Amino acid sequence: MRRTRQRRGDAPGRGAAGVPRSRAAGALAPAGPHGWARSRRPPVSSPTDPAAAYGRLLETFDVHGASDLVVELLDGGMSVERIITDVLAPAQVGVGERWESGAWSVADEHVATSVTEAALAALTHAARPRRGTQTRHVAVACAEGEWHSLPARMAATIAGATGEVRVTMLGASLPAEQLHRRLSVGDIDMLALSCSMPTNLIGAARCIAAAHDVAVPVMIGGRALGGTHDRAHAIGADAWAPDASSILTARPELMGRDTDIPTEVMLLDAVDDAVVALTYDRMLAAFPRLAAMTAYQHARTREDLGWMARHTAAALLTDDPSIAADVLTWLCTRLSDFVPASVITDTAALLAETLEPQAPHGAQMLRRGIAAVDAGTS
Ligand code: B12
Repeated sequence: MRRTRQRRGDAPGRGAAGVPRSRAAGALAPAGPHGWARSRRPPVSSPTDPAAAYGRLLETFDVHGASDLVVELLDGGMSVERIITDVLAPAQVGVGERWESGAWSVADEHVATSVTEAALAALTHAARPRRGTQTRHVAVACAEGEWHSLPARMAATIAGATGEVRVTMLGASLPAEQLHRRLSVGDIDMLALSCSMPTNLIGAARCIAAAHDVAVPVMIGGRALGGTHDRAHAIGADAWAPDASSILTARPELMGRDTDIPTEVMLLDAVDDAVVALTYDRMLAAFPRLAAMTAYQHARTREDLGWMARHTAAALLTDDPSIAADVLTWLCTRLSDFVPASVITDTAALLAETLEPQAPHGAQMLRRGIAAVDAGTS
């Protein structure tokens, strides 16, 4: 028998996130419809605005409250798919906004993300199907270099909850050779690949080629795909997943469009330190006042030049200059308190000039990105 506890600071009659409790504190927590005693905390009734309630729990880093809430929503009849796409996913986007604006530290982001990871684990457990025919076996993986594993886990949880799909979660950043080795076993019907950072589209292309080599079709999703099927198509994927629920419906055919990664793309992706150093010196010559930056700011600026080159690599691979434009816009926003946007775009132009002899197509692609930012179309 479990006893409920009232947390210090809880308003009387209110549960996690300030939503009214369905039962008074001190009542016994019954087993949910899924047959397991959920928690020693008082259960919460399903709030009218679950996303807002979850957001409040995330803001206070309330790991138990968040896990309890998602299980309560499930018990209240909300589908796993809706809990993930309407509650957890928008909350994580909010985490990114707070982090980017500086309102939250990196540590705050890590804690909040670990709260959602725990909530997702609780949901996976609570929603495990009692019966299921498991007609398909889907491997869910993150592209090589991709450390955003939460989006992939969200898609995996949705698929696994149906009971129709056996899901093997292969985790974050799987090198293409290792993926090839796992897929070679021959029991996987589809690879569901996730890619959040555009810079990892190159690693994604390698993963797709590895899957195709063993005749496994690939569906790819994630924010790096940019909201249309174009980038997915350009890197040889058999289908693009606009959202997490697509994992339930997609049955892509193997299209056999492997994409060779051009040498220039690889060169930009592994951008040479000498290219960064030369561009950096040119930047200081053009903007002498930047020499007064702290050692930390100098190091971050070099890092940002590397980011520009790696995004240009992805833009070239997918023939999509908006990837180059987006990283410049992102840097302009992030650094707006320190430098005007023109310093970022002029520095990008210096990088294009430095890249020109070794990577003329990349230089051209970066200039197209700069033009889009200057024209305000990015
Ligand atoms: C948590 C987080 C991290 C964590 C990830 C932890 C983890 N275990 O996943 C850590 C700390 C590792 C991290 C690292 C970095 N991050 Co980060 N991160 C985030 C954050 C806040 C949330 C990510 C997330 O879970 N999103 C939620 C999901 C719900 O959104 P989603 O990706 O669109 O996925 C949905 C669909 O697209 C779909 N889907 C996705 N994949 C697939 C696949 C298939 C097959 C299917 C069917 C569907 C599907 O289902 C999902 C659910 O609906 C985002 C903010 C954001 N807007 O996403 C930043 C964000 C993505 N990160 C960012 C950055 C910059 C970084 C770093 C470069 C930071 C650094 N300097 O080191 C590194 C890069 C690491 C790398 N190489 O991969 C930026 C990217 C900016 C840009 N220009 O691209 C963002 C946008 C933050 C920001 N606003 O600035 N990050």
